[in-house]
Amino acid sequence: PALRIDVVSIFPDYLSALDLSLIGKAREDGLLDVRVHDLRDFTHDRHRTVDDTPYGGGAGMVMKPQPWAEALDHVVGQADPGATSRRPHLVVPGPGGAPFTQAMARELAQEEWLAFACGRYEGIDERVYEHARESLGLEVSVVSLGDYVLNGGEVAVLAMVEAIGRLVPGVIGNAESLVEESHEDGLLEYPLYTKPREWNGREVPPILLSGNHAAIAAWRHEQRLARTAARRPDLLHASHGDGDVDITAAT
Ligand code: 6GU
Repeated sequence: PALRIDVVSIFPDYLSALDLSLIGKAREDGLLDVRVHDLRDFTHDRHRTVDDTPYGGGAGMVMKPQPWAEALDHVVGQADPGATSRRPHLVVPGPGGAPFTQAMARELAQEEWLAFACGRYEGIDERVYEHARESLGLEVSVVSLGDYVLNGGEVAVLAMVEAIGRLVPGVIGNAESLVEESHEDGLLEYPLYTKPREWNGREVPPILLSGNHAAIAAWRHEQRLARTAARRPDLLHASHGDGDVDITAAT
């Protein structure tokens, strides 16, 4: 069965990118079931208000609990009759969340049903999280893409749905391309070259033309270590220390 993904946002058009490319194809192929909802459809006032001023003062606006609660109640109420999973795992993007990693993408790709709640303004009234957990019985994860601030969760959801969706079996034709990439084994990728052999006076590293597969594998591993040391020293652990490498060689 398809991985079901519900997204609630005040800018549903932002999510139209999910109609395109790999994720759009996966939806056409019945591998992903993506449903986007407009939070304002769950308001009841003339102005379709979703925000108000913060109690206790402070800058900006806070998203009101009522539209969010009704939107989440609606999504949970749309459980598919045949589905094993009666409730979605709720993911709320926000700069104060736990870091979104490839490992987390792998875990979320194994769920049957995900719901994303896109906040805007300063954030969502805290009681919405309590309602989701305690009244709806949802697992709720607040997740951040990194240490910088976006205006809302929509762009983060595009990134997360792409990272998760491509791990769903069948979405990527060549499953081998999934294991040989950055962040799957803790090292960054080696540099890539294609034809022509010489371009603008620049040669492809001769070892890649040698036909010596063991030597090529060793060279690529060394490049990965050097690159990781130069760009992402935080990723290097003792487990990868298989000898010396000139980290100044990394570009
Ligand atoms: Cl997931 N959401 C928002 N609004 N800002 C972010 C983020 C997420 N990750 C980093 N900054």
